[in-house]
Amino acid sequence: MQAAVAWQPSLFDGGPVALDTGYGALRRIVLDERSWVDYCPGWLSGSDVVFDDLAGEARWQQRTVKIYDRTLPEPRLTAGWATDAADDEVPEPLRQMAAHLAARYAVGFDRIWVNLYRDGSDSVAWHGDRNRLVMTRPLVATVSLGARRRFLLRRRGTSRALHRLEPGHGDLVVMGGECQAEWEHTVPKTAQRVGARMSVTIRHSQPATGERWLRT
Ligand SMILES: O=C(O)CCC(=O)C(=O)O
Repeated sequence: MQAAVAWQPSLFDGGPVALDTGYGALRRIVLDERSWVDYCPGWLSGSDVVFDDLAGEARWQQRTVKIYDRTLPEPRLTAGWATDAADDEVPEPLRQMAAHLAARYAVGFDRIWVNLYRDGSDSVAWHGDRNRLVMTRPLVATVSLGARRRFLLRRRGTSRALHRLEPGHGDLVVMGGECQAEWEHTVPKTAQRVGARMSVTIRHSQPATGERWLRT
């Protein structure tokens, strides 16, 4: 599917594609004694170029989501790759991002999903990622491309957002500890006129040690 997006390149991020491998701007947000979020603004430079390439080349799909007994189209488009797919299949910037993050956080990432929020009516509801069901303390890294959107966090079982980020244009967000099990996150809809945003989410389903068990 060719993605139809109103894409306004930013004035600042059309340069060469590069990663801040020194993580100079990174700050850790401690959610509580078990969970944290690392936020590194501008981790990816040249993010407009990556956005453009993905918008044109990725195989976008509209997945479905089950809400009670109804199956509805997800309000965003998604494309996915396995990190060990053939060299020419995974776009090079995504492969590099996954490799650097795997080295820094000592996990073996195995899956990359890219989500495309075409405008303010695209969103993802409050949730914790499902890899929490097959392993403890899964790490989820997200690199945002394009327009900034609100990214909120709340404790599971509560309704008030306690943390708010606005990632876009190459910012990195890494959720760790018990964040997927004990916290939830969302990118809510907005009535404001916003450009398109992508989130490159890099996930693993096994820790580097190979330790793996089912959460009860
Ligand atoms: O777009 C984002 O920043 C979050 C994506 C997300 O939470 C998900 O795909 O599970």
